[in-house]
Amino acid sequence: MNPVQVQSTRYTRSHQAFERASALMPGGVSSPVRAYKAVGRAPVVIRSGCGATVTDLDGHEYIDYVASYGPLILGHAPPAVTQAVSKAAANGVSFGMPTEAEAVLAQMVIEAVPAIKLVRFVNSGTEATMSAIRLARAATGRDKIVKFTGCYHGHSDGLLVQAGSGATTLGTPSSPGVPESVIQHTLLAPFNDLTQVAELFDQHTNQIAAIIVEPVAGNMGCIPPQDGFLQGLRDLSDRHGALLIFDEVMTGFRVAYGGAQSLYGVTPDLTCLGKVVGGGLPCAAYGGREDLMRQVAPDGPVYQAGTLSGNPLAMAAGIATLEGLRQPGVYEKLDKATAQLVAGIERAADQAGVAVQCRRVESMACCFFTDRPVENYDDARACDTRAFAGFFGHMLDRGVILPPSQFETWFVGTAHDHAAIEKTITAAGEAFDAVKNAS
Ligand code: KE4
Repeated sequence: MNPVQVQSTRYTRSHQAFERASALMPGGVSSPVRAYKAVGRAPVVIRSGCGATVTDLDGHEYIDYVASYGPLILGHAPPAVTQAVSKAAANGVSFGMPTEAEAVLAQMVIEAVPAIKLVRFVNSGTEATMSAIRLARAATGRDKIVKFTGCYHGHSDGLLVQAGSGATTLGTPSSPGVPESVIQHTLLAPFNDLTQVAELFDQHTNQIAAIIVEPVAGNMGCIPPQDGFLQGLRDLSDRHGALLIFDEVMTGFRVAYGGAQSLYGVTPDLTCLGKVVGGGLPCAAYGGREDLMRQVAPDGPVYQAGTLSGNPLAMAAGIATLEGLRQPGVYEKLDKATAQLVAGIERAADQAGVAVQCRRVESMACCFFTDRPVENYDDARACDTRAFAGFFGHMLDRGVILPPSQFETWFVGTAHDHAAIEKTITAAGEAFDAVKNAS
């Protein structure tokens, strides 16, 4: 059969399932990036995951670097996590009343993350960042916030301004439906640009409640902070009476057990967590200085609530996941595997004559299709997204599944063994050749 026929019959069950879903849900998905709009093909529909791989409805197995966009640092269905969740479920899935598991996970978080002295669990990263900003505004009596173009902090109104991730992927970094009265309080600066942040403080004296930043940008591809950038934000916040919020939804427990704040040695006032802290179940959190967190209801007047917050199944998954990450040598193993992957990808691209810039922080990485440095959102958006889309499709057809956008990060987990990494590198060599031949 010709390649097109092979292409169409290879994914028959996935395409049938996606067609049905598209008649029932916007884009056929529960989150936009999953619809594969940026890579010009219908998505595969997943039946199961195990370790480093997922399997689609047509029975094709893929080495997975999506990892649910970060949570699955221990791979798919790790026994310790699935057993903990099953055991918790047998005792009831939700109570709307306190359980001991919340305090157990809270203590683990507080012991792990330097800046967190008190923590509140919520159900998503969006809730965590939205709540942290509300608290910062209440604590400072100021309305404006500074965010960075291309950083993504979830879909609350004030943060859907020049947002990365799926918002950029779909060409709507600033969403319709957000009133100008909200947008006016969101000030923007390029990631890694302290001068612009300083200018915003000078222009908006005593009006800025907080800076919110992904300490490692993971939603415009993976872009590390330049030396001194995070400390510079700390210094500017202190000088101008603003709070510093680290959105560690992606980096928390990912780049280090203590998150990016422990890796870079910069202490924020508030920290947002998500993804890994829930082990793949709906769980996120915000926390920080006790004088701030004691202002959150019911201790204080800043209201935030959630029916399923602290859900026992999510707590069980989070506890089991952090217990797995506390084992000696885990982060060294993740770092070594990711370094091996990135070095192999760079070699393969070079041999094929395809210009790429690979960026990585520990087990977060990505491959920018450009021959120029990538330090911020403008650099990322200048990349060859068509070449990325081609590379993505050729990798998928060779059994490697990546996040379907140039503006996402790849995640390596403890289940990615040497064989999986080497298979990925081999597939990349063939995919780069195909991209080069198509150019
Ligand atoms: P959620 O509301 O999706 O749980 O978290 C929002 C969020 C907040 N902060 C950071 C740094 C994040 O990366 C995210 C969510 N990340 C995207 C992936 N780039 C989620 C994937 C999706 O939107 O489907």
